[in-house]
Amino acid sequence: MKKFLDLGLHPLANSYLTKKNLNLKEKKFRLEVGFDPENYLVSILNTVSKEKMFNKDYPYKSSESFTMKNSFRNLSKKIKKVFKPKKILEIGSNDGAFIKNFKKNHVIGVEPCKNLALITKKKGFKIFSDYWNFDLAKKIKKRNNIDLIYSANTLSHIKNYNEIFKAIKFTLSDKGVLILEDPSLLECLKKGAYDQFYCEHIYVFSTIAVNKILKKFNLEIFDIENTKTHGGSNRYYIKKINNNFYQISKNVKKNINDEKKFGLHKFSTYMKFANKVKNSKKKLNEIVRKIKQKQGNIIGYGATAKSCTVLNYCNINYKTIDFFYDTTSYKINKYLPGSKIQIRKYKKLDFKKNYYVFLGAWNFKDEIFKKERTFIKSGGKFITHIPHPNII
Ligand code: JHZ
Repeated sequence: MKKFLDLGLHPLANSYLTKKNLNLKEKKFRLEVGFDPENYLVSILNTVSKEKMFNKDYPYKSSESFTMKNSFRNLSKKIKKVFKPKKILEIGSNDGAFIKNFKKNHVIGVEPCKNLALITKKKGFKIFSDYWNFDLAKKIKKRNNIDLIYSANTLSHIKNYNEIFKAIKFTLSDKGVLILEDPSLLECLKKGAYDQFYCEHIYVFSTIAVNKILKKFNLEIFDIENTKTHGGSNRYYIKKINNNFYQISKNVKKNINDEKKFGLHKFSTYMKFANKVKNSKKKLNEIVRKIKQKQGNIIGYGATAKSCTVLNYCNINYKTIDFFYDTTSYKINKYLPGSKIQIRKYKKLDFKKNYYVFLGAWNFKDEIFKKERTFIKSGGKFITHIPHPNII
């Protein structure tokens, strides 16, 4: 791994603070990002144990946004129509935003965060509240013939991808389909979205990197969809190499070509990105400083894991941002890690003079701007750092 980016010391992105532990010293790790020129993999260099990140207190729920619910609903319709699977396995089923679109006896979930697993278990779904690994795969395969595996925003969170794919290959039927969905490295670099890097995002995948991993397991991509979710993601449709039922779509070559054209296979591209990130920090600080000089107020919108990276890297904290609005009940009245900015229960934005809103959940800009159209029409202003720091 060749290091190209050092974002400094960071707390765990989803470890929101309570009022009681606000003044305790937070555990921090160095957030550095590297590129492996042989496998084209981009990953963070210092990882945190999965038990520290994904446990019974995990706050993130996929169902908090219409965008994600719609995305899962539309994909489910496609899966039923095109692949007609008899049994689906979802790795990282979170609060059930995807599996709830299927009949209970057609789907199995794997979700290590017990609080989230409980939500779907209570609704009658079959959920294994464990980390995905080969032992679990054996247990599941014993009783089920899995002909479709889906995993969104999960595999990028698991360090040992060899074990993951070994377990996936073992579990999936020979004619089965694997659908993986994760943020796209190409979009991350194009948008200057350095906040895709935090403790949980061990990898940000590209097609060329996924291809290399899959080859080792006799798996191959037969189609790719570029989706808008989470700031631009790739949805990979994967099969076993011997399965000739699906033809390889032209999209696969197109994605590889686009990535190579951008230079995702070259270290120099990442050095350029690192420079862009440094400039982004400078520019965001300038914007914020100017607002503060004019006695302006800034609040945040969407206390995301990504915000943790931006705020800590740019040294922006509770002295600059009054509070964040968020819809997630678990986060309310807690404080963002590191920056110690309070999170309040979401209220529709009211226009006030000299009042700015930092868009933490920039990946839901369309959904949020629709919701806040009255605020925007009245002249309300958002601050964003994507694709470069500016006021909109
Ligand atoms: P959102 C998490 O990252 C963590 P985060 C994880 N590691 C990952 O990969 C992605 O999700 C998938 C709130 N919100 O989705 C809800 C509003 O308040 O960008 C959420 O707290 N109002 C698993 O945290 C946050 O914003 C709204 O209108 O970076 C969005 O978090 C909307 C739409 C959202 O993921």
